[in-house]
Amino acid sequence: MANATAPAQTPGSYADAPINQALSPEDKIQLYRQMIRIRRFEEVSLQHYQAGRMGGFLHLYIGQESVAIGTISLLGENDHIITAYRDHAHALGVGMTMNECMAELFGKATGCSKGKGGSMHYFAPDKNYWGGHGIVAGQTPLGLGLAFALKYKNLQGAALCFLGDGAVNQGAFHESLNIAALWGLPVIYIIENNGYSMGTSQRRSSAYPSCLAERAIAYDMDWELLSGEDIYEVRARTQVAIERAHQQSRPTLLEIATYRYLGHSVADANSTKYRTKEEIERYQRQHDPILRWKQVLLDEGVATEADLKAIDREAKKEAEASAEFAKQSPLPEPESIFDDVYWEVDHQTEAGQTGRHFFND
Ligand SMILES: Cc1ncc(C[n+]2csc(CCOP(=O)(O)OP(=O)(O)O)c2C)c(N)n1
Ligand SMILES: [Mg+2]
Repeated sequence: MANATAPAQTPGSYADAPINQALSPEDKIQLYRQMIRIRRFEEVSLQHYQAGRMGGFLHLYIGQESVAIGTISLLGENDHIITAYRDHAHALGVGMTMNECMAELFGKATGCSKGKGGSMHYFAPDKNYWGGHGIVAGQTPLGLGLAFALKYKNLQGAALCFLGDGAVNQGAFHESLNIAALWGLPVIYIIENNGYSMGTSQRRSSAYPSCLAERAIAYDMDWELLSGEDIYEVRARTQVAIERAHQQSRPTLLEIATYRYLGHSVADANSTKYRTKEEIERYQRQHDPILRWKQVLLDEGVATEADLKAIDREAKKEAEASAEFAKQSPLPEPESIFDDVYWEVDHQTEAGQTGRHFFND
């Protein structure tokens, strides 16, 4: 097992990992830009949600940005991702635009899912981004399917399937782990452990010896527990899992410790009832992944305070402009309600016309 024998790392040593040594100063600034864009995008979305301009739920990722950006920064042509409903960061991380993401929140036809999916159902298959799923752990067998397809087609790639700490007790997840190990599929399950599933703390919902990822032992699968605070660490340790998937077609279960500052969703009015205000403030002050990365950039002399402020201002402007774009965009036409639901129906295939798929004999 990977981490049963892994040597203890001293803080800061992940900067020396080859994958991090390969980063140019511009790459490092880009990681900062991507994280700050997520935060500013979500802050603007929150204002408009509270003003009543969006329907449905809005689950914000603020505090967790290094997990999506650190992992996605490693991906190549044949690597795919799929996640749950807290999906804005992953979407922006793969290069979806703020305009299409914001318009989706407003339910507008210019949104990435043509205004019919909302916050929880972002999609961009052209960017290897397979959603955006509202059913807890529902994405885990789908992530397995992405990995199966890679192996079936003889492609050297990996499927990164993100899930929350509350999803680890779902049966579908365990079935997926079993098949992943049994068939040697290049899937990487990434538990984004933010400590809570809605208002339930990890200790109250899950039985485990020392961490959730250790459950992989039961499936003879490699696993790692890592801190999401330092993007160097996220990249260095996720890269090991990606190489395992690419070179050996073996799965990995990663658990990345992180924290969300806001409620489970914006509608969660009780986010300080199941945890203290002090706990939230401590994470904001001492463990914020963006502040931490900013300090690395300053210490390494890669950027100045003024450079980083300018990037932040740009991100804010871009987010505000995306809200304006969303406001001005048209709503979907009622006649389009059945479009873009099933590929087969849109493309008038036999399955789309008959409703029969695979089982025609
Ligand atoms: C099968 C199922 N059960 C319950 C819910 C309601 N629900 C939505 S999110 C959530 C908590 C999940 O927490 P976690 O997996 O830790 O993800 P996080 O919200 O922290 O990102 C629950 C119980 C659901 N969407 N699907
Ligand atoms: Mg959680």
